[in-house]
Amino acid sequence: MEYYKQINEIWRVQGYRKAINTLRQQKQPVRTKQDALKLPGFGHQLSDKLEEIVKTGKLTRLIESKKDSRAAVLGLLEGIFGVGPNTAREWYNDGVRNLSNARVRPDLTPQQRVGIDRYHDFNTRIPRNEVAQHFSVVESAARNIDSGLRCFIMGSYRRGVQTCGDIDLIVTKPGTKRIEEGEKSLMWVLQKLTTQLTAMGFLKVCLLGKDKGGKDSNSKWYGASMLEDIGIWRRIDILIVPWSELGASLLYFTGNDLFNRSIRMLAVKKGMSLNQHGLFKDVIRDKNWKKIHRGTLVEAHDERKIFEALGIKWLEPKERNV
Ligand code: DCP
Ligand code: MG
Ligand code: MN
Repeated sequence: MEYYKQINEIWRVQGYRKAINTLRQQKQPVRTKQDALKLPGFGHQLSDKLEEIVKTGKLTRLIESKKDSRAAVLGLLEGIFGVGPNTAREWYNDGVRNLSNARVRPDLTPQQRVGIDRYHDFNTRIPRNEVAQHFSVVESAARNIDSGLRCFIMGSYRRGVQTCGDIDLIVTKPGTKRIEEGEKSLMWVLQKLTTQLTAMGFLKVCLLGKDKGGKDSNSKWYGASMLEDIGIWRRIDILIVPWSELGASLLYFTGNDLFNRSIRMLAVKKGMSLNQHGLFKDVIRDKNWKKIHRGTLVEAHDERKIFEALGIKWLEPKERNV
């Protein structure tokens, strides 16, 4: 009854409540299916369950159900690339309980479809050394395009953890400035790089980027990559950043997300504003906290100088696992 309450099966809850009351009123123990069938409200299914509990002390159906309890299903669904808490809840309320249910949703996006087809791959942690191998493939392709390009491994890898959820990379080039300020060469770098790596069979699918739209699609590419000898599709995120903003980008893309939140809050407390493009002062906001003016740049290129300008001591990436 408790289980059916949890999943909001009102009619079954009623049925179980009546059956429980009936059992409470019995003067003689009810031990078998045959006994139970004589009672009001006991059909074959319920009577079978009663006998199973008497004989074995447990109920298989309930053990199975626990596997698809609400929290477990929501967790499963949120493990699909492109499915957040809101979508998971919406699908759950529509009766989605497993990946096959999710697969046939008419509103499934192409990205979510990949997320389901590669569910196991994407949810398998990546050993550090494999992350480094993916990096090498991207780095040498980048060098072939332009020997001046520089690549960095970011995210949990830079924080020194042993296995990573995905592969986060930054590609930049000395001397480049913000794309809005007229520097277009980096835009083409990402385009060229991802096209080449896809042709090589290393990149398997684009989940966000130039051909998928999105507001930062010039500088961001999300997708999947695979090493032939390992055969597992890995989530890979590539950011192209201008040299002038490298420090702020390194800071942002190293994380972790909680560390980012607290360092940004610290910046606000000191009358500044920090994002992946830089540390700014004299930011002007309206009463809804919406930025009206992005302020004056304090520092963007040098990660250490951003710490200094914030008045805090330098933290090694491995000290940013909060
Ligand atoms: N990031 C953030 N806020 C988010 C998502 C990301 O500040 N909502 C930043 C901090 C993260 C970095 O981007 O450390 C990389 O994002 P990932 O989602 O790849 O997270 P991690 O690399 O830290 O962990 P994982 O090993 O799970 O990939
Ligand atoms: Mg990561
Ligand atoms: Mn990532």
